[in-house]
Order: sequence, then structure tokens, then C-alpha cells
Amino acid sequence: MPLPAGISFSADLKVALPARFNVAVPFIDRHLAEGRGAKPAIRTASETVTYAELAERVNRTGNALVARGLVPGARVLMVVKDCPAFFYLFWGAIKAGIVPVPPNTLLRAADYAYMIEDCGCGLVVYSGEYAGEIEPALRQLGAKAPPAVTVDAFLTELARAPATLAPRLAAAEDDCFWLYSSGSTGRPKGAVHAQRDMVVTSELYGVRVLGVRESDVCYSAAKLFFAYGLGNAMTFPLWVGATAVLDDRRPTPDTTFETIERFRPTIYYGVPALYAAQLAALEAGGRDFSSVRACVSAGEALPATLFERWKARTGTVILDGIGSTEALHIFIGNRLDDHRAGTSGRPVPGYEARILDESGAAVAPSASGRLWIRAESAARYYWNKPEKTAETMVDGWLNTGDTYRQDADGYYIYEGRSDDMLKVGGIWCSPVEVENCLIGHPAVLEAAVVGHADADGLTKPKAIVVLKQAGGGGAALTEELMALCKKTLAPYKYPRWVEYVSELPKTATGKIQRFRLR
Ligand code: 3UK
Repeated sequence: MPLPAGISFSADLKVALPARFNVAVPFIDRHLAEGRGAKPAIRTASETVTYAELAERVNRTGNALVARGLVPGARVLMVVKDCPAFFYLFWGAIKAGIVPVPPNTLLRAADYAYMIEDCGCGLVVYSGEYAGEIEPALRQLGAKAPPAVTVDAFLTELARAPATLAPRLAAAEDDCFWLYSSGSTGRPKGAVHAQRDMVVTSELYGVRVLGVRESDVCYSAAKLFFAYGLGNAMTFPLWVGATAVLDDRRPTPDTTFETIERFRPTIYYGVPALYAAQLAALEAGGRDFSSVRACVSAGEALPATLFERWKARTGTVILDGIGSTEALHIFIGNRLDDHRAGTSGRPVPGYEARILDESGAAVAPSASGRLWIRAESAARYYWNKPEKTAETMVDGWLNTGDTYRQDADGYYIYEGRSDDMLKVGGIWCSPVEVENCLIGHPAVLEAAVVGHADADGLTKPKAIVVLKQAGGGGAALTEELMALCKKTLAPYKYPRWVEYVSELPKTATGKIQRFRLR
């Protein structure tokens, strides 16, 4: 499919965009002009939304947001499950010049209270399922809380909103949407993405690496709130006029295979922990994966054994690739015609990668160091966090915080984080946050949390705990600590193992040395 009018990529894959444009036009409106109005843009278990319906609802949403008093540049926090309304809100906001901020939907009231204040949003829209966390967050903010509305109530406002909307024009570098990213210390950071960023990821990775095309049906078990899922199941299919499949349920082998068998996607995107569980289900038999021509994995490293066993069972390769919230999507990845198990692949054409030592010099070939990348899709700054911005975004390069080396053929091999952050099921987990929760238990004096490999070679949190009274650790306390974490934190963060020790290794300044506990 030709690129949308006014958009081109040079021979060295730099994007050229019109001086004034709105990115909702090439992703949404374009398909009407090109005759795709009757084609399904979205399919779910309960509805099909055509490109014509999508474009109209996007317009009505933009108008409804304006009617609620949101002005260009204002933020709307959208805590929305994977459903068509996610598309309406995201693109309706963008088309009206309003900035959508879709956070992780698995978080707790305290996390949302922080984000609502930090982003200064003029409206919160949330799926009813999340009322139990959003409503306490709003109450906690008291008079500072912005107006809030459930998705269902908001959808009834659409009927009254006009069905046409002129796109608010912007420059390619203007702020377009934000995604929150977590760090090991401190609060989540709002990575501010520009109008051009989704154009770059969709064309460079979606089209040119994966070969996403109009006839594809894209299904991502990783949710839309995750930059990975946002590209997989929204921007990539919309970029080429393909169809996205959405399922709002928690991804398990049962729900994902049911969705795959029913909608027969051609491209499937998962995370390693889910592939491991799905493989066990495939090995047990009776599941049909034959519609899928390409599988993608990201979020954490895909163990080589999982790649091999999956290929032996399904005949399809899983393309592992590393992406980040800041880069927006995958910047080093395997390809259908060029892949190596146990590696993240090679840089996506159009992205540049460097492995540097502590002093900022390039490491010797095959030596490990810090991975930096240069990406035209990169967030330009973190909202209100000038120091974090200065540390992470330097002279057009992005510090990934990951340690990598290259093998003799140039494939990139992941060697861990340079901070203590964990990826659990592909999603960030800060050890400090889990430790702080454990310390809240009256029996606990100190705690350290580290990553520990489960039977599939995938990382899960493990807690090492010092009790106030020696000799008190047992199965009952372990259960209590796990339950406390599940209740207080996003449940995926709870420690799967608890070990009791008499003291923790510390630095001279008293900082826990987590690396010595791994
Ligand atoms: C880690 C990986 C090894 C790595 C993401 C695809 O994961 C995404 O974004 P996040 O901001 O996390 C980024 C960090 O996660 N990581 C991601 N993928 C891999 N480590 N192998 C991998 N394949 O530490 C990275 O810095 O949550 C992934 C597309 C968009 C994304 N946002």
C-alpha cells in the first residue's frame, strides 16, 4: 500500500511529514477516502466496527471531549480496557488536539492518584471494571480531582456530539500522547510522544520488518495500554487498513486460544511468560494455531528453549524484539528471514544502536555495555522530570538502561538491566515498591526483592526477608506476605518465593546490594 499523501521516508529511512498535519488523518480518515469504509477495523466477541464507524465515532469523541471543556493540549487520562472505545478516545482526543494518556490498567488507587495529579488531566475516563481503584483515587485527591466518567456513560454522550470534526493541525514534533514508564526509584514518568512517533514505528517495524498488510488480522495478547500492544493491535493495523482483534479478558492460554481459533489472526503478539503457558496448552493438544503466519515476543527476553519448542510444535518462529515505552516500539528485532534464537536480533532499519562503556566510549566487539539507541519515534522528554530527561535522553540518543553485547554476527544479546528493575510477564516491577509493601507487615524488619528464574527460565520476584524476631518465618507468614502484596500492589508484582535470612548485604552507605542476592 502506498504511504499516505504527504508522508515519505528517505533512502536512510528518515521520515518526512507535512509542516502542519494531524496524525489521526493518515491512521483513520484516510481509509474512507481510499474506499475502506465498509471494512472491519476492529473485531471483538460482541461487535465489529468498520472503518466508517470508527471514523465517525472518533469525530464524535473529539467533539464530546471539547464539549466537556477540554482545550487543545489538555490531557485526558484513559484507564480503558481493550475495547473499541479505547480507539475512539485515543484518536478522538488526538484529532481534537487533546492529549490521551492511557496508563497500565492493572494498577492500584495510589498509583492512579499520583498519575492524575502528575499529568494534570482535565478528565478521567475509565472502564467500569476499574471503578474500585479509580474512584478511591479521585476521593483521595478531594477538591483537586478532575471530572471523571465511565466509558459507558461517555459513550452515551457521543450520540449527542456532532459526527464531523476538522482535524486540529499540528507540527510533526508537537506533543501527541503520553505513556507512563516506571523506574526502580521514584514515581512513574510520563514519556511524551510526538505526532510523528506512531508513523515511524508503524512503517519501520510494522510494515518493513513484520510486513503487516491490508489483508492481515492482528491480535495482541499484550494489552493496548502497553506501548507494545498499542502498536501491535492499534497503530500497525490502522496504518495499512488491516483488522484488529480485541479481547478485554485477562490473557491466559484458554482465552487467547479461544480468540485465535475464533478470529483466525495472521499476526500474533505475546510475551514470553504467556508463550510458555500457551506452549504447555499446545503440547496437551486440541488447539488450532494454523492461521498465524508471524509471532512476535517482547517485554522481556525470550529464552532460546522456548523459541525452539514453539517452532517444533507450531512450525512458526517467534520473533523476539526489544522495545521500550520511550522508543514506542521495537528497535532491535528478529525478522522472518533473519533470526537467531536467544538473541534480540539486529537493529530495525532506521534505528541506530550503540553499546557503550561507563565513560561513554564504544565497547570492543562482543564486549558488554550499556545499550543506547537513536530513534525518530523516541519520546522527546518526560513530563515534569527534567533530571530524568537529562539522564535518559542525551543528544538525540536514548539510554535504554539495558546491558547488551553483540555476538560475532552482530545479533544483540540481552544481559540484564543496569538498574534493579524487573520485568514480570513483560511488565515493569520495581523491587523497591515490593520491598516497601513487605516492610508494612508488622513482623518484617527489612526486605530485598530480586528476580528469580522459574521453571521456564522467566523472571519472577523473589523476596528475601529479615524478621523483627529471629526464627519466625514459616509457610503461614509466607502466605500472609504474598497476600499483602497481592492486595496492596498490582497483583502480578507479588513475590512467588519468600526466603528468611538474618541480615541483608549492604553497601557502606546502607544501600541493599540486590545484585548479591540474585
Ligand atoms: C525490557 C526486553 C529483553 C528491556 C516494549 C516492545 O517492553 C517494552 O517497553 P517497557 O518500557 O520496557 C522496556 C524494557 O523492557 N525488554 C523489552 N523487550 C525485551 N528485554 N528482551 C526483549 N525482547 O529492559 C527494555 O529496556 O515496558 C516492548 C514494544 C514496545 C514496548 N514498550
